[in-house]
Amino acid sequence: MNLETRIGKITLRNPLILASGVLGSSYSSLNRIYKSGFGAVITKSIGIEEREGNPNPSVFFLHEIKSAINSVGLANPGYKLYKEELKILIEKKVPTIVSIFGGNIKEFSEVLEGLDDLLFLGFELNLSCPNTEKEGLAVGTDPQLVYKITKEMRKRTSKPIWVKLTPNITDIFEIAEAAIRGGASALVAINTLKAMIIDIYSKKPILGFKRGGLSGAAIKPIGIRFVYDLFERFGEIIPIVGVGGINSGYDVIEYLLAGASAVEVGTAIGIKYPENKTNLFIQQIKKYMNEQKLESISELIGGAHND
Ligand code: RRO
Repeated sequence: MNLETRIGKITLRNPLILASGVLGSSYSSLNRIYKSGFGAVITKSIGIEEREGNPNPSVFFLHEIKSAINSVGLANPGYKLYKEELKILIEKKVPTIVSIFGGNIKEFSEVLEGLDDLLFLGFELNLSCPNTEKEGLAVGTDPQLVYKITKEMRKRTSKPIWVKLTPNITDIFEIAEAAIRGGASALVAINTLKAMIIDIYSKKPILGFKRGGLSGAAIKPIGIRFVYDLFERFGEIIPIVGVGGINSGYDVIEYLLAGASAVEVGTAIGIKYPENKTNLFIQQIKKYMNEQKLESISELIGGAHND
């Protein structure tokens, strides 16, 4: 049985990818996840300069619903410092996608061009962080900006460019179409949903930044719908990477059937460290494929669209 999957020009040993932002961006944690059996890892989103992010608490786990809410606020070391970490990942042959963000084309370009000489797999443009006003969401909800940023980045690198979309919009097609027109190599859906939690005794929002983004099992059906819709409309022309609430191998299968060529796992890894979980995911995928008499992952992709 073959678990390999292709996302455009990128081939991975299996469809499991560590989602951006989970367990930070250090060599040791990303390497650990790859070693546990993942197909690839994505770094925390990297920008032009070091950012501390929002006040604590900035991540709060909602264990009873296997979910989390965060307002991290794009904390990262800046691309110049991060480059050293990235070099080690590449040297150790960890298949790595670099997530980048910027408030405008100039910032995106500086980060992309500053890192592009290293031999990692590709870029993920984070056009969808819910936790700042200027960067992130502001660019990811404007089709014109999505088009321009994607197009300008396309000109500047020969590496694959994945575009990570926000669910915090009314029309995903408009934004997805803009990314495709701009030259995206894959669409990634979805980032976190705008959300909030309040402590009823202190009568205060729990997160330091008050508002945050919801991830984990609570958003899985939303992610599935976005992937299903995107595959139905654009599945013939661009690969889709699914993300949102994956907590088992069976959740991976569900995303593949919706139309994803690979998936990103985040909150599940944040809640429980990867070693045992990865094996379980892989075993569950293999068990399902055995039962269904399937030989390869490609037989599953978009399988829920067959009438
Ligand atoms: O850093 C964050 O607050 C963050 C980012 Br960049 C993102 O893309 N999604 C998210 O939920 N949090």
